[in-house]
Amino acid sequence: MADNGTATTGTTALNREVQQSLDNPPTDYRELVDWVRGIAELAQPDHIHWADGSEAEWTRLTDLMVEAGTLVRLSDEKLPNSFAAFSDPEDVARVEERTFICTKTEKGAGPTNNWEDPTAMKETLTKRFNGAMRGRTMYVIPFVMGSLDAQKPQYGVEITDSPYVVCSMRIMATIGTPVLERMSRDKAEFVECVHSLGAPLQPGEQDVPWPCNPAKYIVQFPEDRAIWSFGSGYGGNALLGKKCYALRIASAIAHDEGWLAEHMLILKITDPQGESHYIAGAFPSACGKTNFAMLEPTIEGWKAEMVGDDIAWIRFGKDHTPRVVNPEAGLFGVAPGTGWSTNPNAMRAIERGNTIFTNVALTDDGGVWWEGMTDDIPEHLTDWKGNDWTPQSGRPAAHPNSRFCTPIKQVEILAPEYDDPEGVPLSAIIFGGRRKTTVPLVSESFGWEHGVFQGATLSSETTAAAKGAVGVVRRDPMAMLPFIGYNANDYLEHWLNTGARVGEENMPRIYYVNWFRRTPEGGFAWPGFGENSRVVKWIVERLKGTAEGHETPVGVVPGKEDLDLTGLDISDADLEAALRVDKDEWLNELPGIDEWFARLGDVPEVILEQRAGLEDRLRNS
Ligand code: GTP
Ligand code: SPV
Ligand code: MN
Repeated sequence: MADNGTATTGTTALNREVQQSLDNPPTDYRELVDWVRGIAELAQPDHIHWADGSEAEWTRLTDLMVEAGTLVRLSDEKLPNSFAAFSDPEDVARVEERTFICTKTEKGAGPTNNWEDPTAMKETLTKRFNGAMRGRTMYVIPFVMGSLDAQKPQYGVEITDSPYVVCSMRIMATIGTPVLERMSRDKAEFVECVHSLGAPLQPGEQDVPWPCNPAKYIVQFPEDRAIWSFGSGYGGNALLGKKCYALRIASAIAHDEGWLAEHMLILKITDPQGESHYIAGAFPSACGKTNFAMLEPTIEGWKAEMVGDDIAWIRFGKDHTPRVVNPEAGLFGVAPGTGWSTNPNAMRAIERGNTIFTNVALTDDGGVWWEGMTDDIPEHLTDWKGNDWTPQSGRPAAHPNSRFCTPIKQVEILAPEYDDPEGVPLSAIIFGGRRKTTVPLVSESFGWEHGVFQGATLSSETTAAAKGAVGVVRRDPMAMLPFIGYNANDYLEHWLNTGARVGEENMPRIYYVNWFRRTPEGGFAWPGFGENSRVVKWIVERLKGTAEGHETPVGVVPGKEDLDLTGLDISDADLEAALRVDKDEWLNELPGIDEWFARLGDVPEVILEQRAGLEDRLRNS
């Protein structure tokens, strides 16, 4: 809560309008108003606006951004009420090296996070935020992650000087008046989220379309449940309800309260007999969560529906049933590779409009395009940097991390229970990464501890979703490496403890998939996308005890006779390449695992035993 030392009126010069606005706030929640006043006194905005979340507000802000050149209005016929934004070329993805976990002790943040002392960081941020909103409007966005009708709604308030953030948050979360009313009525705790582009304007200074600051700070204070973000306007850096809150802060809360906040999609799958299962999947950024969540099965009689595409909160009821909630209200999906042949459900959702695209290319008739959207490549485009583009240009038209931000309600295959405040029961967890070699199409863990080991050693080639080199294999525990809000060793311990507390028989069974293995010729061994339904079918039948597999050193793997391959055009060689467990490849994997464990330093004993067990099976079976 706010420090009253900064909250007294009149001590710091606020302009009359801001002063008056703060004296007549739309809420009687005193602590909230005091906190907002404190931030205003520090950041010195020209105006304050409390976001109500209305359609009229969206229209006013998008109009304003069109005028400012931040947004391009798209063709109303093609994409109604939709806009394209183009970021500063230096502000295109999450910045992991500028992301900090500020816990009292360095050990609290652990070996995988950047740590700074909270007091020192607050000093740094106070300097950065001092006057940071001059010449701009400070927006106050009350929001809730998950349902407003949850037993304990997870509130936040984001203060930002970016109207792009306000409009994007309106898609990604429930925001505005209904949230503020409920929060104020209950004087409920909320996560304090402070965001500035770090680009104050001098009087009369002309703004740029995408203001930001070369110095960036994405800072979590898990112990205070607070977030400060400076310098970036992009995605997970700026929409603070998403990665910063629903993963980094929530994972710390979950650790304290005995649940799990995870980087997972949630898929509902119904078999031909009408029996449904819910499956969660943790794949690192840009490794297929949205696509898998919107799967269009290619096998007869199976139906897939979507519950969530990026974040999952898993809680355990009195009956020990794991129940999972998607805390988000929108999709912030990777555009490239999303197309009519790969993800028609996403394309249909986007076509309904009400979407903000960022860093995609523009067609000459007011539409959008990106690599992989259509088989036909347009003759002419305006690329994401605003330059003319033709197929001969020899560079991508859309940025590889370009995104669409679309309300989840526009997804036709959305499961009706997607926003059930109690969540949906969880049957299985899938870990997956992007690996050219070694990791088979699917394997089933031998049990909870082995599954946690699979998650702990999950590896993937890096993607454009974060700034830095692309295609480098790195360990990414449970696809959470950039999102664990505390010590990664404690995080693994928490997974193990949760299984022990809830009881293995109640926990979801764990699987490990790889859609990205290559053939010796370099192509994908497995066709992926809708064909992944064949793997889902095997998983569901394993849960029911009706599918076979063979035990390998890394888990139970289906033979080709165990998968439903009806109607699939795949060569024996490719199938073999997808399913193969090669002992030499896996033995080569061990040094990488050991290096990773050495970096972690304090890996739970049970995980080390699993590591020894794997080597033993590889050498002796
Ligand atoms: P974030 O939003 O960054 O967390 O990404 P995500 O995990 O939701 O990934 P997404 O589904 O957006 O997919 C990222 C990229 O992987 C896209 O270019 C997809 O086309 C590609 N992809 C997804 N599923 C498959 C698959 O089964 N096979 C292959 N070959 N590519 C896939
Ligand atoms: C990811 O990188 O995992 C994303 C995009 O989902 S962002 O919101 O930028 O984190
Ligand atoms: Mn993600």
